[in-house]
Amino acid sequence: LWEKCSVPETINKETFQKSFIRHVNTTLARSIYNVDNFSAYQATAHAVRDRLIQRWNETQQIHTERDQKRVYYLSLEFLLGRSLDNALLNLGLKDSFGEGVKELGFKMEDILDQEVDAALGNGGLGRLAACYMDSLATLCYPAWGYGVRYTYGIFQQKIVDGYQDEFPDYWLNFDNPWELPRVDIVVDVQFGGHVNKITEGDKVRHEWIGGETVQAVAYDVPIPGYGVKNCINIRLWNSKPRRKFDFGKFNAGEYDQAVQEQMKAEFLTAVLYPNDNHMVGKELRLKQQYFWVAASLHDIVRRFKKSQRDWNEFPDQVAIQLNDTHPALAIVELQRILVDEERLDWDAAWDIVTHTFAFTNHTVLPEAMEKWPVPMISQLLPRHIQIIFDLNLFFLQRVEKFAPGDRDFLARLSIIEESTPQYVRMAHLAIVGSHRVNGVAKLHSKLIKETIFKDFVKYYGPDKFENKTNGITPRRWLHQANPKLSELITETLGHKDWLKDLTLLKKLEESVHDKEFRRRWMAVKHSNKVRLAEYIRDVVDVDVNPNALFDVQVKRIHEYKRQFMNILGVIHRYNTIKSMSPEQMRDVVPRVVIFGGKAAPGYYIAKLVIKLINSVASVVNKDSTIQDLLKVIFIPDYNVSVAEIIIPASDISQHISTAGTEASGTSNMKFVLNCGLILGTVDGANIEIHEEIGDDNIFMFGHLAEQVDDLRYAHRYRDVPMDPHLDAVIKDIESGSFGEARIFAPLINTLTFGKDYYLISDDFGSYLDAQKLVDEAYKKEKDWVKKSILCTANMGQFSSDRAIKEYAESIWGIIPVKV
Ligand code: 26M
Repeated sequence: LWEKCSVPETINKETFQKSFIRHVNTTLARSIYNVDNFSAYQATAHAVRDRLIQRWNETQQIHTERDQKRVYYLSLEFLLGRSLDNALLNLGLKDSFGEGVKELGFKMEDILDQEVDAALGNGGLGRLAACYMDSLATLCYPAWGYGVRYTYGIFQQKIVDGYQDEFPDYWLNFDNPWELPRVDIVVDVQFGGHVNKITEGDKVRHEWIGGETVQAVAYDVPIPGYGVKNCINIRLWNSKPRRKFDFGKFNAGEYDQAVQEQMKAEFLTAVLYPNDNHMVGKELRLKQQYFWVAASLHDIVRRFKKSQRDWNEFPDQVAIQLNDTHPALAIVELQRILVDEERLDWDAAWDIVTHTFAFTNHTVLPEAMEKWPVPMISQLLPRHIQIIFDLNLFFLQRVEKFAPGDRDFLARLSIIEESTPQYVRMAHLAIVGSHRVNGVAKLHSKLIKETIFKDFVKYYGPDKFENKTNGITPRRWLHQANPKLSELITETLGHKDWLKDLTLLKKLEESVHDKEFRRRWMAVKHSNKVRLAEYIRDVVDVDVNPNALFDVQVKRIHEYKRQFMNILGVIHRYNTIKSMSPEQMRDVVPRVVIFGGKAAPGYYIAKLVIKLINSVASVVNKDSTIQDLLKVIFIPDYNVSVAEIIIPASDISQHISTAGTEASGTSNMKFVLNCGLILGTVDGANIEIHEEIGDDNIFMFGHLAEQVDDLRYAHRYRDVPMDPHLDAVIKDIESGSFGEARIFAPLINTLTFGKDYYLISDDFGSYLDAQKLVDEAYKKEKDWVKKSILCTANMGQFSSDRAIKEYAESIWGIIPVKV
């Protein structure tokens, strides 16, 4: 029977339609005469889901059979966006299903538009995890992701009177066809309680008796590879109370107490913390982290134990990648399991632990470094804090042998920060517990070795520290987001192989001299700009001209990313145009400056930047004297789906962080892959993109990372005059040109009293110069198109497939298992 059932069903238009109708009738319990777009989405999604599950099962079965080394990617964030279009394309079902729904009276586009984003992440780090899962599946690696099933993803942003307002993202309102609830996979996670010290002969062991138990329930999210049958899994944990509901209390009228326990446990995985590159020391966040780490490790260990191998084979079977320090407690948890529960001796256990973990750092910003108060950890995890102190003791004993008597060196390396109260430095814990540490772009990996982790490089030597430049998946970020460009590329190259080997795009260089090809290339960009213009009209009710230069900066709002500098530059542009004669104005390239991005709800200055952008927009957009030469747009609620509309439509995108602050950036790669040029600083992956595409095809400006310390020193101790153009812009804001000046005083103060920490004044002159070059270049249409083609053609290095192969070969030691 199994043989008969497991024969894969042929999938074509008719079989799709049959399963569509079956799902309308049974899954949705609807009449086929009563199907709106949303039901059509659900039915289509379920038809796809059926196929995904088949592949998922087969993949798991083969991976279990082969029992090769697996990688586990631990990430508190997976910013997946929508799944239907991606699954259709990866499974090769887009055409047949598209025709199928059309015959049934629907448009595939409308159906796709019904899906809400899975927005379980803040920004770069979370989206990177999603791209990496796509590559792991496509390259057939035996891999699992582990994360949290938040009830509320990143908040929804609305703009009210120019200010950001936050609304809950209750994304599970309707059924979610992209998850498989695993009610049978449940892990008890403990908190608090006490530790018993048990002496057995000459041996001492510890037993942790938890005070409170929360259950973790698994929800599996299948991730299909492109053009292969492999389908891997992201396991997301949901919390629920373990204790039975107390009906005694309930009947006695103590409703509150009876419900309280229930609610407390459910609260654990309720919300994603909306901070990006900023640490907040909230106890609930720490609980979330341990809950997820404990459930995941339990699952990993259980899977390992099924094969009945010896413990010292663990690192040959299991690689665990820590996506930043958020899962760093996993190091302590594995040591605890091995020593307290499996009764290995300390050193043998530690050897296993350190050969299992590797750690990716994503930032050098001091305010983003995770540290937790020792008293908080002691309360919540009494056994773990003991283990942390023991690990630190043994670690520092070895350091002391390396640098005898150097107490400062010891204090700098210590996992514990000796303040009142003491803190646990999670990055130090992650380094000590891992066999490899990596940064996410060349400059960033160099900087962490020279600054925050300098002393660790001294102690361990340089080989423990590597670079793994980030990458993006060309399936979602070109094929799916820009179908017309994908089609043109496929037609020109004569194959689709470039979607699996992005370096093949290089051959497009040969077509830059082909006039007809250039015309079609431009036509694709133009139609993407029309699509974005329509979206802008829908969401902010402003008409923009698709023939204008589209200048885009979309990313989380943060001082180091300098959206403030961008909008100050816009004011300069506006005032320049206003001072022009009609003849001079004829020479101006019309521009649409587009912003998008969320500010952390507690980040006051970032929120003021949003307000300033909207205030400038409302003045500029209704000023008829500038003849539509400038429009300013703030697109609300920037997310993955909105990015898929914006990115293919950009002529220029801005990546203008203060040098040395943006670890990598990944949207820079997405824009250039979609044949948009970059205006950027010498920072993060901009540098490597520049190396690949060449001087002529990128606009770089600003001071270098090695100059930043001196410049900051100058602001701090000397009277540095403000850049004159910047000074004029600031005076304009202060005169009330963009609404009540006092509103923006705190923002302007960051430049004056705040000593311009992000060096806006220092870079402003060269920023404006670079903007002039952009305008001049855009006037030379033919050259511009050539640049644009060369951008896409030279992006081969920035595929997440390249990144994942590097991780697999040099850090994880895993090989593909193809279904
Ligand atoms: C920490 C503690 C408490 C609450 C939230 C956090 C937190 C959440 C997200 C801290 C950092 C977070 O993300 C950092 C991040 O997204 N970094 C970005 O990572 C990208 C992928 O490597 C890089 O491309 C970006 O340059 C980097 O800023």
